[in-house]
Amino acid sequence: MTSPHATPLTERPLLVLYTGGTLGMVETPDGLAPGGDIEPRLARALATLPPARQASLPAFDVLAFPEPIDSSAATPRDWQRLGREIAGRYRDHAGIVVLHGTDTLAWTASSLAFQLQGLDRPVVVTGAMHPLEAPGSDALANLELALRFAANPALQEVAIAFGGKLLRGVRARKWHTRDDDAFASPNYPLLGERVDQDAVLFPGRGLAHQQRGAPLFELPDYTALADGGVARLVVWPGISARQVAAWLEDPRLQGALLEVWGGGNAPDDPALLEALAAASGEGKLLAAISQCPHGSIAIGEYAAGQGLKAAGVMSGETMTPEAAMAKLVHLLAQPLEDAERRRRFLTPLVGER
Ligand code: ASN
Repeated sequence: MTSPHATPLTERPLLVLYTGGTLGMVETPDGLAPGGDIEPRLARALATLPPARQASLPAFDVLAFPEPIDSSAATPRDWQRLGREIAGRYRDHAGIVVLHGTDTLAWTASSLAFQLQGLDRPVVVTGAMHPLEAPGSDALANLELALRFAANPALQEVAIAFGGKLLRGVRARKWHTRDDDAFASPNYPLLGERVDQDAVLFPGRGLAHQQRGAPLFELPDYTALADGGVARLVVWPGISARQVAAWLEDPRLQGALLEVWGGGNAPDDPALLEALAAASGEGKLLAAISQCPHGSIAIGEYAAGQGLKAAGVMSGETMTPEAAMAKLVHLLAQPLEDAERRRRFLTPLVGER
């Protein structure tokens, strides 16, 4: 569909979507919980910036989800809802800012990247380690940074603005439980950074140059996978085949991500490898990444990885667990032939590998 807009893209207001998270939380007798009234609260916070900085901020509309959540409660259903919300509204806006809790922010950003393929404008996800109104909070700085990046038409992908950095969403991980600099992108350089008060995009790192034609959003229904359809299994010394089999034999399970050792090795236990091969044989989609946050895996480089290869486990190379899980959910939710699903998993779709 073409836009009925007479207003040039860069003159349209941004859309700020509030989903919950610490940024908008308030103190309750049970501890911090998602708060409401976000629009006036954002305005009050931004009004404390020096006048010149306020004046250079882009205009934005605010849309608050009716029931903001702590992002620890998010499921693939929430990813789907947010993807559809953005897809339905993005044409009216130069860019989108998503306010989200930090706990599962990287998961949501990864999922959005797969849903909003071919994006032709910025979608910037941010949040905070402290509520907007808390003394010394990082919330205002993150909000300002996200607004500035979301107004830059050269950014054409899902990114995370946090702690002075801009990271590719599908490469990012929450890296610290307390620091304001809470996110890292272990296997891909930053897309941008705050330099003095400017939001500077680094040239040549974004997806923009890969986009051709109109966005090719894919908005599959994740409902059937949102309740344990894909599992994440981290191996440890002493893991038993019986434990792996218990996960994989569940008839509701459609796929699994294995977090193996180093460059792509797994315990050399024939019964364990047999459990993997049996699941693969039933059409379950199995992939592996490393437990090491940095670097890639190459399954089969060592003899200790041959069993994984024989069991049909796909290599996730440098993917983060968040990106690999979101991609498994995204591919399993679509009516694809098994071979096509495997091909897409192994192909970079949005710069995730
Ligand atoms: N528990 C919070 C959340 O993810 C953490 C935060 O936003 N800093 O919603």
